Order: sequence, then structure tokens, then C-alpha cells
Amino acid sequence: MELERQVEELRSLLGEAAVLTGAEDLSRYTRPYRGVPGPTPAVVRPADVDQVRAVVGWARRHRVRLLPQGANSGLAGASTPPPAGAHPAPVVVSLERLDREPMVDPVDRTAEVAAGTRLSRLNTAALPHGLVLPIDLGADPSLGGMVATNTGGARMLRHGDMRRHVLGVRAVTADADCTVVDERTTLRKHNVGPSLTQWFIGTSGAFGIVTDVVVDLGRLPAARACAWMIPRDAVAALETILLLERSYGRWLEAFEVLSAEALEAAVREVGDRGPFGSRPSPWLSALVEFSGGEESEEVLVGALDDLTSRSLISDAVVVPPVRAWAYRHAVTDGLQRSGTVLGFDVSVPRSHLPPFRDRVREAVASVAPQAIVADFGHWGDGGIHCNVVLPAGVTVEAPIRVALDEAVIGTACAEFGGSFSAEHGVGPRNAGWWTSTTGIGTRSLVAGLKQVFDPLGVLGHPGLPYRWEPGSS
Ligand code: LAC
Ligand code: ZN
Repeated sequence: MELERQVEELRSLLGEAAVLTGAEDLSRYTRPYRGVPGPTPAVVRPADVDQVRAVVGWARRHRVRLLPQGANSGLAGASTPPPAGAHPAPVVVSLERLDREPMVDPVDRTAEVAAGTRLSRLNTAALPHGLVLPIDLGADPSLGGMVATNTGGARMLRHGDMRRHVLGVRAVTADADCTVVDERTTLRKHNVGPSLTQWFIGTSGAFGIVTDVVVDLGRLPAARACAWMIPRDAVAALETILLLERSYGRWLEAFEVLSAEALEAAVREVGDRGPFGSRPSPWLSALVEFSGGEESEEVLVGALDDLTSRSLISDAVVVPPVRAWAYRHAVTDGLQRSGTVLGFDVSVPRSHLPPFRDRVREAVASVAPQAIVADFGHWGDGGIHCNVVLPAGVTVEAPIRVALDEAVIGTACAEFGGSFSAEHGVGPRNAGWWTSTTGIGTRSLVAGLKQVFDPLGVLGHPGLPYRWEPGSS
């Protein structure tokens, strides 16, 4: 009854159309990419910054937790409600109506974008100016989600992550005034002390709800050229990156490595014979992209000859960029269709990738001998998705799940100086690793800041780790 009255109040604040309660199908707001949907009493869809503020004020009055959500394409689990019973069900705040034509400034090479606007819409608006936000991934996320997760993607080697591109955001915090922090700027030189914008990047909405973002755009290259190649072994794959950086650095745009298991799943998903045609799937393959002037392909072919003559690769095939990337971007969906997948997003210093890969395979085999490690990822920057695939329909019991997390994330962090989250951000999926790998002093300062931005604890997924819980140490 109480809840019904509260939802009515939301409706009167925002209008009927802004509040969905389940007479409609809410699954697109509650279903994570992997796992089961969690319950929500309502999905609220504010249409501007004042409405976001009104929602935050409402949540404070009623002590209701808000779960900000962009395009719901994240993989750390922070944008969908937790399973029933784990926590009180949060209200989903979908930012999808904060969507308008991006304001592209071709002279400043920037764009101001609403949080709910998709990356594809931004890039369509930037295209006529020869500009692009060069963060490339299989999904089509919203800009607010990209800020909240600090998206990395497959071109990070060259262009950096979202943090590198954000010039400033506007965000609503949950302090007593529901402050609108407005740091939108197109300035690149803006060295004026503390930047609150940084508190909203990669923090999954726990410190505020991002409503707008100004990004630095990159210039679209005149041409791109891609090749799939077969490195002699994992060490040769690493040496290939070094040679390409040393001798072809200004051309190198991306370098991705796939295990046979990952490539096979991608090829099945695309539905053709794959980049290497009828030849058997190599146990390790790499996708390289060069970009720059019209001569990109010629330079790439020269680089492939160079790599072949040094015996770093045993085969290479130049593939048109759209087709070349289609395989790479199909890996996650392809694996998802091939069994029960536990996804991982870890990184290690790239120098450690070859032994790390071997160690993970050993460690996973000792926990679940029937599991396949289908690793793939961004070797140029040390990011690797060591996804574990079990037969379809298998239920992974909690202790096995913990042991597999230990086998992949624990190995990355404890043995190889790596990270529990490379580019997908922090969510309930990996929050415990934040706590166990972050020093108590830092955690205490973060908890203090959480108290400043959100003293009542109404913002963000309840599984996020930033609040100081009684008894934590
Ligand atoms: C990728 C996503 C899973 O690299 O980050 O395909
Ligand atoms: Zn990735």
C-alpha cells in the first residue's frame, strides 16, 4: 500500500508515461546479459535533468534505492536489479528518454551528448564532420552508461578509455540539496583543481546520476585496413605487438587475440567459413587494424611480410574491415549460444599474457575439468576475457563459481599484478574483488565520499561496495 502511494507520487511528479510498473513487460530493464532478472517495483523514465532531480528527491524522502540504467548492455551487472530476496528491490531509473540530437562542434572537435543517447547516434551525428568517438565495442551502449562503466573497448590501445575522452559531465547527486554538478565544458586545457566529473566515471552511478556528457572526438581516418593472422605462439603474438608498435606505430589501431575456442564460436555466430576459410581453426589468431592515409592497406601488407619473414606469424589474410570486425564482435554472443558462460574481464601487464593464459587454463581445469577456457581480448593493452564455458544447462553451484572466480580473477590479481576489472567497470559481479584488493585506507576515504554524495545510500546497485558497512575491516 505504502509502495503504491509512493509510485503514485512519482507519477504525479513525472507524468503517467514516465513510470512503468509491470503491467507492461519490464524484462528489457530487468534482464542482465547473463543471469536471471531481478524484481523492481517500478521503472522510472525521467525526461530531463529536473525530472532526474525530482526522482532523487523522491528516493531520499522515501529511502528508496535507485538503480540508474543506460542501454542495459553492461556486463558487470550494475544496471539490473539483484535477484529476489538478496536486497530490497530497487527502482530502475532508465535514462533512455534523455536522448536528443548530439551537439557536435566540429571546430572544437567535441560533442555534448545526453546520457541516454546511444553511441551509434553520436557517431552518426559526428560522421559528416569526419569525426568519431573512437571507442569501439560489440554493443551499442548509451553515453551515460559508458561514463558509468568507463568503457574501454577494442581500440583502447590507440585511443584510451572513456575517461580519456570525457571533458566534463552534468550529474545529479543525492546529497540533501540533490545538487546538480555541472562541469560540462569543451575546454581541454582546464586545470582548475578538483574535478568532480572523475567521481562519476567508472563508479556505476553510486555517486550520482549522469545526465549529460561532453566528449572529445577523434578524427576519422581516410582509410582502414585489417588482417587476421596466425601468430607462431603466444610469445610471438606479444613480439608482433612490439614490432608493430616500433616500426608501424602511427598506423596501429587495434590488436586483438583470440583462442581457437573463441574464434570458432564467433565464426559459428557469423555463419560463414571464417577469416581463414577452410583451414582448421588456429589455436591462436590475431586481428590487427591499421588506420591512417589511403595507403593503410599497402603499409599493412608490408608489415605482414615483415612479420612472416621474422617467423612471428605463420599465415595472414587481409580482410575488409567490416567483415574482419564482425568475427571479433561476434565472440561474446557466439559463446553465449555455445553453453553456460561465466564471463571475465581481467587484465594483466601485457608482458605476462602468455604465462597468465597457461596458468588460468591449469587453474580452471583443476576446478572444473569439463570447462573450456575460451579466452579472447585486447592483447595490445593487456585486457583479456578468460570466459569459461560449461555445457549448456549446467547449473554452476556457488562454491564452484567462487573457485572459478579465484582461478581467473585471483590468478590475475595475486600472481600477475593484474586487475579484477579491465574495462567493464564494477558491479555485483566483481564488487567483492574491489573490497579484497583495495587497501583499508582507500576504502575508508571512498566510503567518506560516498557519504558526501549520497548520505542516505539511495544511489546505485545495492551490490556495489563503496559504502562502509558496519563490521567491515
Ligand atoms: C569484448 C567485450 C566483451 O571485448 O568487452 O568483446
Ligand atoms: Zn572487451
